[in-house]
Amino acid sequence: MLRRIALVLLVTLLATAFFPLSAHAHAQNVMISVSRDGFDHMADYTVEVEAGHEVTITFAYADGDLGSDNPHEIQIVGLGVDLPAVIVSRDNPTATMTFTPTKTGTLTILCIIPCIGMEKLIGGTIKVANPRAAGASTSLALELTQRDDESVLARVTLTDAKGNPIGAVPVVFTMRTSVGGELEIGAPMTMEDGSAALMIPAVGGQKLLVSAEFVGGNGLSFAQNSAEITLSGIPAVNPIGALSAAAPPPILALILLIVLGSIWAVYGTVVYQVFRIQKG
Ligand SMILES: [Cu+2]
Repeated sequence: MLRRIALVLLVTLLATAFFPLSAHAHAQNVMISVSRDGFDHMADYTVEVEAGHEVTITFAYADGDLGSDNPHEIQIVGLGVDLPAVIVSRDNPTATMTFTPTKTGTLTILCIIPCIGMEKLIGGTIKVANPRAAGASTSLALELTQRDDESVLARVTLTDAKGNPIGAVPVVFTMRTSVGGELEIGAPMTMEDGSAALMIPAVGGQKLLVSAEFVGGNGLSFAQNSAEITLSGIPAVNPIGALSAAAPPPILALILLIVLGSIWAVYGTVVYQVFRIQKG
């Protein structure tokens, strides 16, 4: 019994160690565990594949620890892909799907039968991207620096294998937003020194995740990099007026004194005149 528990623990440990990698790695052979916790134990599982290349997905039943069987019937929909659904269960722990996506875009992986955890098995995503250019290796360095004026400067340098700059090619910048989507924020061309830069508006305390991508081509390979920055500082507050500042400038204090003084002088004169008229 103890040995069995140890084995289950070991498998779980290995699974959590390797599955997140497969979720982000760029592979056409994809292994996805299916359980009441979602695909690879995630409600928002995502994997990227290349269009025009065969993709093999192996689904593995991962609800074996449940007291009863929890079968899942998995289907992949979108982009005109028409594949029969596959079933994974206690008796059929793995199932495979092989297809070649022809269009770029998004495919959805979902379980189409009622099951425990079905709400976490409807949002799996396969991103089908354009094939990445192969060629002479390139490297893209990305640096994020905070500016005084509540913005971040994203700067890349694109170089070849020898470290020579690659100029006059576009670099696409994307930003991961707080709602989870990716937003393209610009595609400046590299300068002669291989650099390209972009200003990103931001506010104090905000966390930015920025990615830069060179698609490759003309004998050069694809290159990509990402970086994260958390802006220091607190959100801006209204500037405090000069007079309410801790030490008001003497000239302002003097003006205030003259204005208040003349009001009191006028008031005093009026009171004096009223008394004089009453006496008279
Ligand atoms: Cu299911």
